[in-house]
Amino acid sequence: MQIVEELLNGSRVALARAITAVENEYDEAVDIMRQLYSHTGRAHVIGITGPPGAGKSTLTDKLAKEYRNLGKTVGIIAIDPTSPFSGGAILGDRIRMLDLTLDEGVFIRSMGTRGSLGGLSRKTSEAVKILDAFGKDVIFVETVGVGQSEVDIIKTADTTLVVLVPGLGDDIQAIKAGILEIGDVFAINKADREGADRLQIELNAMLDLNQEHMDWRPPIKRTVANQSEGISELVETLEEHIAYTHKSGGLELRRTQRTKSELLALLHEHLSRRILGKLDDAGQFETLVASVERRERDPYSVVGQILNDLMK
Ligand SMILES: Nc1nc2c(ncn2[C@@H]2O[C@H](COP(=O)(O)OP(=O)(O)OP(=O)(O)O)[C@@H](O)[C@H]2O)c(=O)[nH]1
Ligand SMILES: [Mg+2]
Repeated sequence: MQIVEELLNGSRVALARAITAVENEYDEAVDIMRQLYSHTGRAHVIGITGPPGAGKSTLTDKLAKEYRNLGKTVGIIAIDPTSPFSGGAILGDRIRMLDLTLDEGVFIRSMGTRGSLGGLSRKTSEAVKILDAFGKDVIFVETVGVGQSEVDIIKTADTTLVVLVPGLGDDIQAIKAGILEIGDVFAINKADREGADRLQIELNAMLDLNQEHMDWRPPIKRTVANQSEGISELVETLEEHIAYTHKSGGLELRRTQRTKSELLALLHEHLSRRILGKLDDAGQFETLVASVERRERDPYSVVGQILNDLMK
């Protein structure tokens, strides 16, 4: 495939087109992914999540620059779960990251949900693989950490950075449930604001409660992203986590689990598509639904029969 060849030869145009293909589910997307797959597995993926407005994009921008200074190439995928593609938030991200986009070693892409959060986690993981195959050393995925879908997206990451800010008050209780467990590293951003000490104490207390199953105690770093404060220390800490996941076998474990669940999800999707396709062709599905509805048949034996027919 020409697009794959061009991408592997470093064409940013081909890279952008491949992500668009995946995002819009063009027919060629599957072939692209198939051919790129053997070139993936080299990049380190860092998920960045946290409440809206915590400074995630600002921080990502600064982290990307720091990694560039270290000689690494960077990919950034910013997920915006609320606004559509042309939305203000994304435009904001674009402007904020504008000087980064002038750097050939950085590739930035926003992805919108278009009402399909479930599909988004797969599309994100495919976009990550495309950037990986392209040769990016570090790939950031930014999401607003609010719900299960974002947690699913973050599962594509090797290292997860949770960004919190002072002044959330009791909100930290709510945040705790969702994203505290997935944080490998914590940043208290906007540390220039009042309440950073208190947040750090609370966060430490919560992490201590969580500690029994951990041999990696998530470190807490303070940053003032818009003033580039604490950035190199944060990168050092991220690198420590990366080194730790390599050494402890945790990375391998995470990646194996990810491969397993990706394979299962794909199998699930293709199986149901194939089965439904067959039933639909024969106009059978509606008939079966009607017979279950009338209590002439029960759903369990209907499913049993469908599977038996398929296996023949
Ligand atoms: N005072 C202060 N402001 C900051 C800091 N970091 C970022 N900001 C500002 O906070 C605002 C939000 O920053 P973003 O980087 O857009 O935050 P975000 O988490 O990406 O926001 P969403 O993606 O919309 O959830 C911007 O106006 C930043 O300039 C900081 O450390 N201190
Ligand atoms: Mg943002």
